Amino acid sequence: MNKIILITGATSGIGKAAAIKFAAAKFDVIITGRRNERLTELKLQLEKEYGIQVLPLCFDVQDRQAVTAAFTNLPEQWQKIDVLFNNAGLALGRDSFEDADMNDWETMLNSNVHGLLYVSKAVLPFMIAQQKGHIVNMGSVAGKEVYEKGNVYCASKFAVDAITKGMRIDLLKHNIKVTGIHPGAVETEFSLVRFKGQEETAKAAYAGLTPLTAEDIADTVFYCVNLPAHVCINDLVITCTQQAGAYYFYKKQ
Ligand code: NDP
Ligand code: 8X3
Repeated sequence: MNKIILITGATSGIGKAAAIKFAAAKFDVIITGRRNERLTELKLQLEKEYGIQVLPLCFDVQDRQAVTAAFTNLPEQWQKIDVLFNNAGLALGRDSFEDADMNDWETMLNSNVHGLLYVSKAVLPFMIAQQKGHIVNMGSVAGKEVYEKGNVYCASKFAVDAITKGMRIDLLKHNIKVTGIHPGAVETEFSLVRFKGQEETAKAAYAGLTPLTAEDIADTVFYCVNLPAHVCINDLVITCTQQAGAYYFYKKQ
């Protein structure tokens, strides 16, 4: 029986790279996201290339009932989840507080904070039943330092950081590891989503930089997850070499 990892937000970027990385190491993978056709395509690719099993679950993490339903009805052979990678999330807009769109704020908080809570609560009973497991939460450097026009995105990732710390304490008694991963700039669809499809603005975010790749983060998560049973990385901040913290960059002209 292969180990099982559940990855939220596996239709793109870091989540997709993690699905490939873990599938290549013979994990069976539960992949989630809202774009069903991408989930189906990834399932076929992973099963064909790596000979593992893939369960796609299509839901919006903001929808508490949909999340609960997905895990209440989880087939028995998929219930022994070893690793939960709470990765789904997004930024919307980069506006000064007084100009920002309240709908964007709500979507970020509902996805990055509430979504992570809903999925965690739904999956935890499976880990508690086994008295083991590993939860990896996707934070950000934006959850360590607030930057100009980052306001509510930063708040959502500060919340992820606090939730991660709280989970780690409360889940000690169940032998469940909890790790927070906090990347700087990673070139994925993140900026395209943040800037609402404006390709030039999205590309400009990485101009003059060799940013992190989704594969860099997948490798990091893989490292954290494959340490011996008695070792737990609590908190890991990772940036590209041209970035230090949330607001210092050395960009080449
Ligand atoms: P992408 O936009 O490439 O991927 C985001 C993933 O999250 C997609 O698979 C998307 O799936 C999923 N997702 C978003 N909202 C929802 C939702 N409401 N319900 C279900 N799934 C959702 O970005 P990244 O890979 O870069 O982002 C992954 C995580 O990494 C995010 O939490 C982000 O905040 C964090 N991060 C990113 C950094 C970066 O610079 N890229 C740096 C630090 C942290 P779908 O659209 O199909 O639902
Ligand atoms: C994504 C990294 O710096 O755009 O969380 O906030 S940043």
